[in-house]
Amino acid sequence: MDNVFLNKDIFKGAYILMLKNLFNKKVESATTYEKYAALASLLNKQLDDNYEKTTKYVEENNLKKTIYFSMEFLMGRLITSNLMNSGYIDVVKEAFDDWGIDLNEVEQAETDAGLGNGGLGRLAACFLDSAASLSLPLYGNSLRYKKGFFVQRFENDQQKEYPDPWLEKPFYWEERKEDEAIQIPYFGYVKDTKLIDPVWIKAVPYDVKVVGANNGIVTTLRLWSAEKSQWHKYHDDEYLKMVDKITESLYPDDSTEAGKTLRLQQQYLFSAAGIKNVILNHKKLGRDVRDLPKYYVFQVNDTHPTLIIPELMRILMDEENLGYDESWDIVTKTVAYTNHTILSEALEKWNIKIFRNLLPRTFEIIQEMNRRFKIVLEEAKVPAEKVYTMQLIGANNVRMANICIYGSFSVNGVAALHTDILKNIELNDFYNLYPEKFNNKTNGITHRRWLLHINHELTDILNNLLGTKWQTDLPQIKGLEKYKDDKKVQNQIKEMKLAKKRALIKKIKADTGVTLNENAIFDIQIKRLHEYKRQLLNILNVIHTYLRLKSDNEFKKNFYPQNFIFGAKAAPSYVMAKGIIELINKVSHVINNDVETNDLLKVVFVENYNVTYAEFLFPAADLSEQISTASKEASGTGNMKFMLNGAITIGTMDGANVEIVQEAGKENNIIFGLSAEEVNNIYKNNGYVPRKIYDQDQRLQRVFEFIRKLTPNPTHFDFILQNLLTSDYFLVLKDFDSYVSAQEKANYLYKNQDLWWKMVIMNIANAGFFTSDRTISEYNQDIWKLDTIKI
Ligand code: 26V
Repeated sequence: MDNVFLNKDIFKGAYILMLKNLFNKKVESATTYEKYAALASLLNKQLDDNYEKTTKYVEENNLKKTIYFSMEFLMGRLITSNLMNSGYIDVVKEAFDDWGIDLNEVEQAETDAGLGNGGLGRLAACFLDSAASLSLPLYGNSLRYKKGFFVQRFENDQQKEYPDPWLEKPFYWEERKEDEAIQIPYFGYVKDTKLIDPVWIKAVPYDVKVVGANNGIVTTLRLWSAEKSQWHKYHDDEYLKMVDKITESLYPDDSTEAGKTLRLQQQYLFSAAGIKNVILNHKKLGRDVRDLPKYYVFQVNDTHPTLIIPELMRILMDEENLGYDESWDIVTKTVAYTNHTILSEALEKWNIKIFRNLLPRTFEIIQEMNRRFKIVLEEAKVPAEKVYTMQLIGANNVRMANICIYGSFSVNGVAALHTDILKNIELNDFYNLYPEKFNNKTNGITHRRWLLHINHELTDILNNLLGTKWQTDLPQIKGLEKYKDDKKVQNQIKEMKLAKKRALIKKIKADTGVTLNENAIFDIQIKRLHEYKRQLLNILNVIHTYLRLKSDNEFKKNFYPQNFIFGAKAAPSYVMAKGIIELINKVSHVINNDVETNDLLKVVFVENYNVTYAEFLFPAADLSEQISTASKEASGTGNMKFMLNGAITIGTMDGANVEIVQEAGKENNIIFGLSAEEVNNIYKNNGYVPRKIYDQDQRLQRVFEFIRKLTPNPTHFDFILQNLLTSDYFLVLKDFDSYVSAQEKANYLYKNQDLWWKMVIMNIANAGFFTSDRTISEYNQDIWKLDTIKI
């Protein structure tokens, strides 16, 4: 196809035609959505050329590929990144300017592809962008959920979940590949390694193009959708319902046995289809299955895709007739595992009854793996009690992380501290057995989306001072550092912030009705709602600050106005997390409506925080809240997005905060609270009595009293308060004093504007390390060893 984005006149012609074909409309009469649809459609078609060229190059040159297996890809909107990375945005802008169309508004018409719930899924999306931009043949593999992660609404201040029907309108970036469908068996029983009478379903791939930045590379994210199979005889209602459910939604409720089976069905679907797809291609190109490790690395993003390990064993043994040892050798040279959390409830285990029932042959293979692993452990003289915790099956469960560690040649954590904790504490027994497998890959973010696309103001400042080379080599923004005391540059950064705050204020006003003061400190905590992330600590300080403003005139006089903004979704069954949302909402009404403090303090909980919302929030922040209980946040990536956009971290020494402080200098961030080591000592010594802290701290007593008065029923939030007093596992009360001091310091520092903007500049200038281009290069050097695509 000729390039219709070559210049604005050719583009205009093609665009007019597309609008006519799709909607029979003219530019003047098309709706914003129709304008968007025509643009997306045209661009997607244009990208076919580069997709074909990329694919051809990879095949003809026998390039090794990484398949990135992930349950989540939190892509957000694709229109902006595809336009910018393809280099066509200027032509489109010129044409739209002529017509008086606001491209920005058109871009907003795309619905987020919200196929993920947090950091792990957004990391996967950043990795796709970086790998393609570095010309590396990396391909995503996941599920095509008909409903994205839920839409959050507040009703009576409580979170309510609504389905996210993101596919109701056409998704212009995907292409169905019917001829590459894979038949997947569930249930049945095993006779001499053969699966008898399974329930067959058909996995159909949809490919979403992934566009590299200015390099002509187009790779794909492959999303598998479950459909009815001709291989299955009876298409009765029960069967059709089951098929429909498999790729209905992300993280269906797994409190029941049926729910657990469904989750496992999902995991098997994208694992087995992904692996089979690879083997078929590999053989079609005339290659020997024994050479698989030469051509592929399978990166397992947390334990959700663990089943690729036994599945690959099954195919090699049952279908390719290789022996166990030979198969195991292939598997353990091909699979690499990334751990994203040390929280025990997130370490996946599957009840063996449920597992065996759904995947009987896979279960047999895991049993055999386990038998052999126990021999390895005995030969290594691992003590019996450790053998028990390390084995692949135990306490009636299949243990996914154990399978991953045993079956991979690489096990990595996602920040330096996290990897140390894995090696020395959480996975220490495995580390002693396989020290060579363990390595660190500190997370990163794609600076194209998280700076170039969302913050043109800052991009322009950097371009003017540094030229444009930093755009392809982010560490070069270090060049900004020499302007740290330059009043003119400080002022430009300040103006940038103000512009971004205004854009956010407008959005928040439209969404919530709350008017925020643009001359206030924007203090933002946006991330999943979880006790370890301690949104609760944040709101306790907000209440304390409010009460102090009401009672302490000296304090009030010196207080610089501050807006506290929250955004977070809570897992639908996570009662405590939902309680915290309700609490923050209730607090916000009291504070926002108090005319005595109104111009000094506001609290907003934005509804339905997602990637698009994030794009407004990160650039508007002055303070980045990263206040997890030390040791619990594996890395965090929001912390990096804030830093790159000129916010200062108020945080604990946890996850990648440690490295942020290392890069930017401790004096340029506000660090408080217990260290990871101190936290672990508290857990070990078992002597923490939160009640004592409460009894000795009048501030906490007043805050609790305030919370009891928020609702007619004073015990409404007791489940939160009692938990703090009697258990406080995440050490909120323990860190309260130190957090309050840190907040006071932040408020005080902001008033010293010369110092503040200098600190901001130091943070931006030293954010170069956190580009996911660096992370991906490290994965490639140490784990994948891919050659680049040269077109
Ligand atoms: C676990 C589960 C368990 C049950 C239901 C749903 C669900 C969904 C996800 C997970 C895994 C959570 C792991 C995770 O998201 N970790 C985050 O990974 C980020 C990227 O590495 C990292 O920055 C965050 O610190 C870490 O919390």
